[in-house]
Amino acid sequence: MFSFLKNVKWALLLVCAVVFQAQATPIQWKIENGGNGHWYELIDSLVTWNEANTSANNLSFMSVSGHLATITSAEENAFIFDSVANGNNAWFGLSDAETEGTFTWVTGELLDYTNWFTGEPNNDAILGEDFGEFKADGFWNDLPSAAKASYLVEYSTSVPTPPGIMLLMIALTCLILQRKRIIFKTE
Ligand SMILES: [Ca+2]
Ligand SMILES: [Ca+2]
Ligand SMILES: [Ca+2]
Repeated sequence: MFSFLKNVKWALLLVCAVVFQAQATPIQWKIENGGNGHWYELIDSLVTWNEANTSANNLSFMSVSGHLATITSAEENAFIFDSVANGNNAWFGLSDAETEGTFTWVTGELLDYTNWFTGEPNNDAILGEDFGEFKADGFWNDLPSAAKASYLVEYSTSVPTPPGIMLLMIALTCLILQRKRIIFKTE
């Protein structure tokens, strides 16, 4: 009996570790909370916008490629501010590098919502400012190509099963199978 409890204790510790690790993965803006089902994460490494854009496109989550986050509503802005950005200044998927003054989303989505800080975008640097920064206060700013910041990645997938729950189910299935094997062996 003691050995059974010991096994259960280690299995629970394993499950906790797996779930805890899963929390470091992207966060879903859930449909039941008024979201779009997409997943978001902050990559906390200081890079230029172009480096962030390349890196975001190369990342994938549940077999779906990422992109720098596109913020197309006040609700999406609020979700990222409240749950993803964690008070960081971070790049997101907006740029007017192609045509000065005409900002476009990296995904080609319609730009009909903006949240610029007062006086922005000001294209203020000597070489101009063409890249969208999500400021720590949730407002937007344009920054030059040489500036460095963390970046926000969005995975436009609404696969309903979070990885944490999948891993939890796998861990529990393994535990059940292991217990059955032990029971069969001792019978
Ligand atoms: Ca988006
Ligand atoms: Ca500009
Ligand atoms: Ca600016």
